[in-house]
Amino acid sequence: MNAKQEIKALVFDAYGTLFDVHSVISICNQLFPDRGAALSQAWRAKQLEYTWLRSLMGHYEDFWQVTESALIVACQTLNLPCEPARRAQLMDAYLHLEPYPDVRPALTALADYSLAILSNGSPRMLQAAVASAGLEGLFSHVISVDEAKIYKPSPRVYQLASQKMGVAESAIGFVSSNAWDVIGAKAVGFWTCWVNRSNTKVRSSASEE
Ligand code: LAC
Repeated sequence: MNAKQEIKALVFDAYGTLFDVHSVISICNQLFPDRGAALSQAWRAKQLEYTWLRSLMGHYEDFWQVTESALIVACQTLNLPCEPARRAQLMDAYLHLEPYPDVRPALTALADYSLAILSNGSPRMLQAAVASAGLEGLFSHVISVDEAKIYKPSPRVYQLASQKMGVAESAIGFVSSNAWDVIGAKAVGFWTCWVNRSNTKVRSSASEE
């Protein structure tokens, strides 16, 4: 069977795929002129690093806490003063990330499938982001890793989607812009779709070299 015949549910990653994590650049630039892009990059990189480290160590803290720790360290690294009031403003931006312009049309066109989000985000963060982007009602499930108390790419996270939706791994199509997330989903038997939002150049085979 091919993917079109077999897929019953489509499961989307949130940050970087539906929501643009770098939409925080404008508030970062307001608080730290001309440093917005650098801060956003450093913040996201630390955030992901901390999820992987916490999973390996078996010390889960939710994504809000991880995101705040990452912000503090990113600011320290870049020598940007980030006292609690500024930190609160920056963290608040994470609850109102902009959706990519293709998100609503794509989800609307795919409405015949069961649609879900599977994300590292805490339930509160995901609810806020979905509501702020006006995407409420489009998903049958908004699933947070918080139920598994471990981050992607642990197989337990992807299996959570299959369990919660009552759909076999082999009937789920997983969509993410994060290549490592796609690989994690593939490893449990999902169909996968990588959204190449950063225009990364890829070679399809060694023979092209
Ligand atoms: C998420 C991370 C990978 O939304 O951005 O799960």
